[in-house]
Amino acid sequence: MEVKILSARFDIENANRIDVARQHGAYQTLDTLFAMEQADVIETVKASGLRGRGGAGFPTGVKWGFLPKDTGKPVYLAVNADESEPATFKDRYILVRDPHALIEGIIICSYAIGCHDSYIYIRGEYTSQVKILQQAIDEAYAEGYLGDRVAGRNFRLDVTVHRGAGAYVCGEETALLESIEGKKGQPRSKPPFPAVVGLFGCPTIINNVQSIASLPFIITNGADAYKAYGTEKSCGTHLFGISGHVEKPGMYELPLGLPLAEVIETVAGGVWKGRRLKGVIPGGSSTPVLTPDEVATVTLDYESMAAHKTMFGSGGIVVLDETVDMVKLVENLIAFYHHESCGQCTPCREGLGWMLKIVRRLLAGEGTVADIKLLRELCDNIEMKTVCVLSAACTMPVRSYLDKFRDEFEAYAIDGAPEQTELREG
Ligand code: L3W
Repeated sequence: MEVKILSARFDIENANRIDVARQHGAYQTLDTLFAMEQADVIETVKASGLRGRGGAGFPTGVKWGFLPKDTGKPVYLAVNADESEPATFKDRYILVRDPHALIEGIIICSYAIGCHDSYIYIRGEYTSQVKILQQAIDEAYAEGYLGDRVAGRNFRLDVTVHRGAGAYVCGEETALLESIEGKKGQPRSKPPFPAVVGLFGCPTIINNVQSIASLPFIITNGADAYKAYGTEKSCGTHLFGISGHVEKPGMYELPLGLPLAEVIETVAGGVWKGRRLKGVIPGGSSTPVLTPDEVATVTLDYESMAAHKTMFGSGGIVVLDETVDMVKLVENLIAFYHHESCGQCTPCREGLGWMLKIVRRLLAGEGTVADIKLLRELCDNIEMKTVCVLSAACTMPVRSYLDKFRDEFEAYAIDGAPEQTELREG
């Protein structure tokens, strides 16, 4: 089932070094690129069906097309490498194992949108990754792929790495912009979208690492070659980080549209230790959980996930076996988002704290069935009443656990906390 497009150089030793990467195809698309008109590059990316790989799945070429023309202002590209979604570790693979694919993608995007100053906003905790990335950028400058004359053409491009400082919310695109501008990382209201008013008030494209790293294949091989993978509306391939209770956790590149159950069984070796499946988080902690019945029918694409009332998300699949305590999982989930709330909006800042108190009350055996109702009401009252989707990224999955595993919450409310928690292996 696995394919090697984005991951083609992942297993080649030292492919983070420019000489090795070049021996295996890096930067070979630039002749094709500079022979194309900028508008044709945008059209090719639109035709490829590539959708944003940060979680939202917004069509990449369409986003580029939102840039206003002839404003007299510079256009910026900000690459979102603030990979912080729990269970998500795909961009890290690209940054470490094939940073030149990202740099080549940045050249392609920058040429297409007329950008001469690009930023890579990288998660602060990615300390070893930032070193490897910066080394690759330095090599690209030394070899003339970045700087005043990119690949000998009359095109300047500078790339600056900007490190975050440990805030999940800075992966939200407008908080990311605030952070690059040196301000507190708090999201802005949209519209205006960054494509119109972005970095330093100028038109800005923000794309995820994986979206950008997908571009060299598309420009080299054409839109149809990319569309040959995936489904009609979910085109191409995706890096899936499969973790949790499976025999073979890891990073796998797969075409979109494969049945999730088959991927868990065949690619990830099935639920570990022969245990029963309890649920699957399909694409990072923000995505609503799927029950085994839903896992049996869902496919790994945007449309099927939406039809199952969840989201495709970030490719971070977490398999949960029968031993998982869903109430404890929800506590963990809420604690994370509560901690990461930027505090700007009251429903998020205060509401997530109330939710955490309630679930902890249940876990302590001091809750009631009314608390479960209250928890659900809070979800409904917090969601979509804030500037950004951070709180919804908590309430949407919490609601799914409450609805699909209600008996577990009721057990805590009615019977109280179990006297002894079974010590689990692993
Ligand atoms: C111009 C319009 N631009 C939309 C642009 C917009 C953005 C993109 C998607 O949240 C989700 C979130 C997480 N004119 C436009 C327009 N755009 N309409 O399109 O926008 P949006 O608002 O749909 O999404 P978002 O605010 O970027 C992202 C989910 O992804 N997620 C992600 C988690 C985090 C990671 C990570 O750590 N890497 O993936 C997981 O599910 O919950 O719903 O660029 O400007 N009319």
